[in-house]
Amino acid sequence: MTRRLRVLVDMDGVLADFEGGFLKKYQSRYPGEPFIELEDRRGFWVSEQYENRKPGLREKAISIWEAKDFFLDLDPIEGAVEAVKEMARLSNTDVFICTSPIKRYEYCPYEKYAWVEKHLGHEFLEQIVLTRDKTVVSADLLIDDRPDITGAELNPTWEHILFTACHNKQLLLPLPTRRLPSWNHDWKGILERKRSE
Ligand code: BVP
Ligand code: MG
Repeated sequence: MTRRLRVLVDMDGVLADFEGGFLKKYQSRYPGEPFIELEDRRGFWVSEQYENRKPGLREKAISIWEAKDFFLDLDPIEGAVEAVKEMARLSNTDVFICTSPIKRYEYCPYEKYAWVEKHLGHEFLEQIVLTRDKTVVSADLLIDDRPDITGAELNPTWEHILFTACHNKQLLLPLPTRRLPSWNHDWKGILERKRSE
């Protein structure tokens, strides 16, 4: 028997190119300041790596994603839109977009909804879960680029699939964490393996 599978798909770094969008807007707003090439990004927090590069850059980095249109203007990650639409069309599969908004809420939550409508369509608005704590959301899989996903629930129901991003590509993962290296890789195989567990 094939069972129903519920998949949570993260937004920033998995569907929307947060890192690329950040670097482009940061360079144009602060042309005189040092920046970090994407291939040199290490660690999930952009703000920390910039502050370590030069004190004061944390605030400048934060000003980029707190600005109007930052989240709306993010380009889709290669292959993401097609993959998620296809995933949602699979039989016995429920797909939710599970994303953590920043606490400066003037633009971010609105723009996340607008981004989903723009790239995935109006019907996909039904599938959005905005939460700062993904451990309290139940699912079979969570596809997310953040290596350390913790929260109030110590034993989340989902298995975390680490989506490869510039900031996590060199990390050695604690077993048995799996990776999805890109949307051009075999995401369907990951779902089918989980479905048959
Ligand atoms: O809303 C994004 C930006 C924010 O964290 C959220 C990541 O969401 P998920 O992809 O995990 O759902 N964010 C914040 C900072 C610094 C804050 Br100070 C950062 O360096 N990187 C980052 O992504
Ligand atoms: Mg993310």
